[in-house]
Amino acid sequence: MSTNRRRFLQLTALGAGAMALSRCNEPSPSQESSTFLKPAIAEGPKPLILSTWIHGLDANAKAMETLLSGGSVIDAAERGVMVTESDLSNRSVGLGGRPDREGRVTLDACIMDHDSRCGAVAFLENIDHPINVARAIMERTPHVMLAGSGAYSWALANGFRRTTLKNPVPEAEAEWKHWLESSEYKPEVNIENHDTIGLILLDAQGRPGGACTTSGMAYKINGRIGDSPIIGAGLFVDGEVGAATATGEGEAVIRVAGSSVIVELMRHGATPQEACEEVVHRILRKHNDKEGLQVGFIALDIHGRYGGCSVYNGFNYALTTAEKHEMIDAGYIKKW
Ligand code: SD4
Repeated sequence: MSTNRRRFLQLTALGAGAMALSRCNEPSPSQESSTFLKPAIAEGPKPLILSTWIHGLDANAKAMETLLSGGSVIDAAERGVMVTESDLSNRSVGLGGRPDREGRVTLDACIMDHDSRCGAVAFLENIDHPINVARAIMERTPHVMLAGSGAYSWALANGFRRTTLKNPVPEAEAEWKHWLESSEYKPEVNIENHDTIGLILLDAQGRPGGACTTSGMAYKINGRIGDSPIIGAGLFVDGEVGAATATGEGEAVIRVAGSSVIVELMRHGATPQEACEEVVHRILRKHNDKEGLQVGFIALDIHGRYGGCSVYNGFNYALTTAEKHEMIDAGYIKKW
């Protein structure tokens, strides 16, 4: 057992003890959460922006620019991932993404802030920026998530325009046709092609937020929705703790409520790195067939600590602070 993992298990054991004690004393909810957060943790950099994959560098740069010009964490998260959604050479995000097996590009996105305000859209077609729709749902409806034709109609009725872009884009359409000839109708996760963007951040005051957007698994069954628009699976933020986001096989992430569990583990004392590793271990324990199962997480806490982990090597994430703008190789549990 690694030192990290041993230390983490000790921490969670302590956390469980603390929980039992505080229940006996019947504290208020705010006392309860402050009991779990460890005091005197060295503060890391703020603002701090992390996002999945190399395309995250450009998204982070936009998010940082937005924060520095006075934008909120929601403004920064939204504008950051819009950069990736606009990149039509990206085959896993936005309308440049690969279609489902019927040849339709369907988009999933969500956004969340430190006050637990959140919005999500799933199975959305023909809209350039699904993250804008997710935010609009958060701000202009009493709901968290809209999906499919209902989401599309709501978007049109609320100022969004149908895209002028033919989708799938020609290259993605050609690949799909080739796949139709040669495939066994298995969907593809595209982990090797720099997929889904999940962006999480802390502003200068230590307030977390995040956004996640994707065209999902290539050649999925029409109607399939992945983890990325699901609050608690593809993204989770808690203003008392931090934020986490996921990339990879969404079904595996949903089964363990991946991002919310990472945030909860951090609440109980795990570092972001330890929490990501624990959830990857948990996913592995629940999958007998690990062949081709790739999932990666990144996380940060309100102290400015961060980390990431994936099932297999090859997952990296973009880190941006006032001093750094670079890629980090995430830890992994297994080797290809
Ligand atoms: C999904 N996690 O839809 C997302 C997307 C992904 O390659 O990672 N696709 O499962």
